[in-house]
Amino acid sequence: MIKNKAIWLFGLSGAGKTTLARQISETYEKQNIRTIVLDGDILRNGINKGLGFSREDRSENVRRIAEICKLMLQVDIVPIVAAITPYESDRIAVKKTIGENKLVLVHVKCSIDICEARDPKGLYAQVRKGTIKNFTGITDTYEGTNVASITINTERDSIDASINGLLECLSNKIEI
Ligand code: GGZ
Repeated sequence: MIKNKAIWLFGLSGAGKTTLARQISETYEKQNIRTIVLDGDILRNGINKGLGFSREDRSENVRRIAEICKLMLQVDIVPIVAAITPYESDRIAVKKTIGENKLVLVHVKCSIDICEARDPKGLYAQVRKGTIKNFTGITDTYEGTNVASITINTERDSIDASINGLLECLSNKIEI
């Protein structure tokens, strides 16, 4: 029996949310658990097209993703979200929308210095040049958190260790 829950990874750009989300999805799919990866960056080209990076737009982005999670859970698909979710009030709202017992909030923790050094998409370099404004962690807010039920430290741990750690934590929280 699947006790299906949404898995919501939040953290800075470059912290490793997308990599973790894809790996978790791949692992679950091999166990015949249907998943969908909801990546903030990708959804912004489709259902969330037109939303920018103001506080209001980020909240609306997060709100819509939470609503999609609810729909997916209704059809027994495990949504795996990768979205910065920079505001604690939005993380709390996500809990309310999806339901505390149907959600695992995962903080993908990594310092801004390391995220910037990784700079997988060259976005931080563009921020330093001034081409991107309101960038989370540099010129826009990223709030600390008390609401995560799992914290994965990708600065301290290798990507493989982070994936295995997350899978292990999830197996204690999700009954499959
Ligand atoms: C933050 C930005 C910005 C700004 C573009 N601030 O690492 P990425 O590239 O692939 O993921 C980031 C994504 C952020 O979208 P989210 O939907 O996750 O954000 S939020 O939860 O805050 O609504 C980043 C890219 O878009 N990106 N401009 N100014 N990230």
